[in-house]
Amino acid sequence: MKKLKVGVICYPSLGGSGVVATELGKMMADKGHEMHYITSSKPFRFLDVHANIQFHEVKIDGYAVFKYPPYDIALANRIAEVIETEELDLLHVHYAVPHAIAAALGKDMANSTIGVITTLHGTDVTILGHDQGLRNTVRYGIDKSTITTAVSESLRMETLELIEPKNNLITIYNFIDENKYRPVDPGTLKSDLGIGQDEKVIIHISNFRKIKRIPDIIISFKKVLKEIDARLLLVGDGPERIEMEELVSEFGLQDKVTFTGKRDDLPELLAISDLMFHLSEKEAFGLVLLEALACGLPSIATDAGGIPEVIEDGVNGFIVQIGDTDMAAEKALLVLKNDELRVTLKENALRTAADKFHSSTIVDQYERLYYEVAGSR
Ligand code: GMT
Repeated sequence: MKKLKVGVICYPSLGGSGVVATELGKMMADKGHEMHYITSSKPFRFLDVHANIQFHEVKIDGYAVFKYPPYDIALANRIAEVIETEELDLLHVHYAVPHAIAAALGKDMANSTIGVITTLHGTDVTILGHDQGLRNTVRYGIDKSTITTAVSESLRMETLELIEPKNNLITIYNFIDENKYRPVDPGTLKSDLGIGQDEKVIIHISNFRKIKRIPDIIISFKKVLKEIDARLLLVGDGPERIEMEELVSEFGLQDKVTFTGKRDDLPELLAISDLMFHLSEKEAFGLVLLEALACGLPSIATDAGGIPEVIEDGVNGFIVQIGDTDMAAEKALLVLKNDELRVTLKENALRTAADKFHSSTIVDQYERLYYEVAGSR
């Protein structure tokens, strides 16, 4: 079959949607497709030396007439140029605002009939969709797309209810790179972090935003400490970090809670952990939960958005209600005190990652969609 030329638009910064867009591009490029990233900077985890991957920078000049540099217009303009110069077969847009709108405009500017796939990642609907003006913008982006996908069934349903687009949506789950996320030997990492061999380790990884409810994690952990010796690793960085450091000091838990900052050695950190806490109030998918499963780590996670599609209660972790720190602590203690249960959860975690979310299955779903959209011109 003819190999395709695909224009990819995504947020290049660190974040789940950028990671998925980059990993998908790499795997499509390995299959022989030409992937053209049209972004403001090279995406995080971008592969510089792949014959089938190209980067087309979106440049924006700060003309004095503009109070705000019009990035969306510059993006649309660059999309139009790349559609023409590279003779693209389709566009794959990650995150509705402003990308789906810029794609529609770029396509129009190029006077092209190219197909557009928009992938919704979460807050483009679950937060922006609550703003009346942006809701109309998201609807416009979806209805201008040939096909829109959502990263979980929960997000698909929420989009249909909240945005009421004319077009239907399909669910394609996220995936991870199994070559990176797998059980690994962490070497001396546990002792390097000053953690005692008998201390149990609970890990949380995020961008430290309010919706992650990190105070709930610290409070649940404090309740766990009443019964067993443990360490909480808070991995990542973001707007809530300083407040969280203050909360940890207020509780006198400085020796028991370690803020690691952003780290690249996530598989090793997951390998020294016994449990993950992920107690968000909104989460379309929770890519980090899948990364943990693929490393054999169970999670205590909330009943929010698409999380129960990733964490199956009692199978590869436990689901608790948002804000229920008593139950989060209770379930954590159940897991941490029971070696046999941890082994079962670990086996199930590895199985879920391999059976339900394997990259080969998900990338094949996207590839079929690419051919469908390219063929429908
Ligand atoms: O909007 C965000 O929170 C960032 C966004 C991202 O770009 O990482 O996260 C969303 O997309 C991820 C990848 O599909 C999902 O794993 C996250 O659950 C989702 N975040 C939310 O729904 C809050």
